[in-house]
Amino acid sequence: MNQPDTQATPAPEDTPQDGAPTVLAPPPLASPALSPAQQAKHAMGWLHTARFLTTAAQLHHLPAYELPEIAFVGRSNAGKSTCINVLTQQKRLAYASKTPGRTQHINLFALGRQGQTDAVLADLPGYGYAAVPKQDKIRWQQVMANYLLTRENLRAVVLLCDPRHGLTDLDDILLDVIRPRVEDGLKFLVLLTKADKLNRNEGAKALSIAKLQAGGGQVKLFSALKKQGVDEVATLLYDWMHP
Ligand SMILES: Nc1nc2c(ncn2[C@@H]2O[C@H](COP(=O)(O)OP(=O)(O)O)[C@@H](O)[C@H]2O)c(=O)[nH]1
Ligand SMILES: [Mg+2]
Repeated sequence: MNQPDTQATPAPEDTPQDGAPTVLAPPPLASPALSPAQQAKHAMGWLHTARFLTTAAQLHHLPAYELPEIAFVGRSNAGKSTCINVLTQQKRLAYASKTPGRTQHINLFALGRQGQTDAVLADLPGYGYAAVPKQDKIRWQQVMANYLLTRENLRAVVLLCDPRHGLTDLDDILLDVIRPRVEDGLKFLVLLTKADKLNRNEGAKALSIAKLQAGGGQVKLFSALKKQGVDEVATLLYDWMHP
């Protein structure tokens, strides 16, 4: 980390004076690894750069990118929009809707400093909302499955799940769809949202059940309300997008 100028006390070996022979300094220590807190801060700064890129109602309308992409998926009302807003520290980036099932578009957001976009965040429509007509549901399940199967730059999937309901049949289908790609290196994380609604025991139990269902994938408890898991998830996503 950079020291503020006023406090900088340069090490002698950095400031050979008046042609004095350069002091033979011991080899510099490998720059100390960032602490977890510093890593999280860096990752949160990166996520905060998120800005709207484009939206598409159909898969073939999505622009192709070389940039690595992270997809956020989950049932309607699982807490996906809230999670994206907390991670990006932007109140309305992904609109947290009180009427779930409304946003039937794939929304893409750019990550990285302006002019230096280095990853894309994809917000996929929530599935399973009862009030959506059956035909629409089926169409969206197909769009989602096709996206997960064919999106070439897809590097990571975050599946959000309300642990009070657990992973449902639709989540299981999604897990089946991406399993071959996970075996090929696709990163995968299950986030158990709204963890503030669970006590310690319930949280631990939800974790172990979801771990079984996720078949070895990573599972974390997350609460937008209590900011639980935010730093860890941010760091994980950063690392995944910057291997
Ligand atoms: N208690 C609690 N409620 C949450 C949390 N995250 C989301 N919610 C609530 O869950 C509901 C659905 O959230 P939303 O982000 O719109 O879900 P989405 O349909 O998956 O995008 C909203 O009423 C949110 O306020 C959380 O961490 N804790
Ligand atoms: Mg939403």
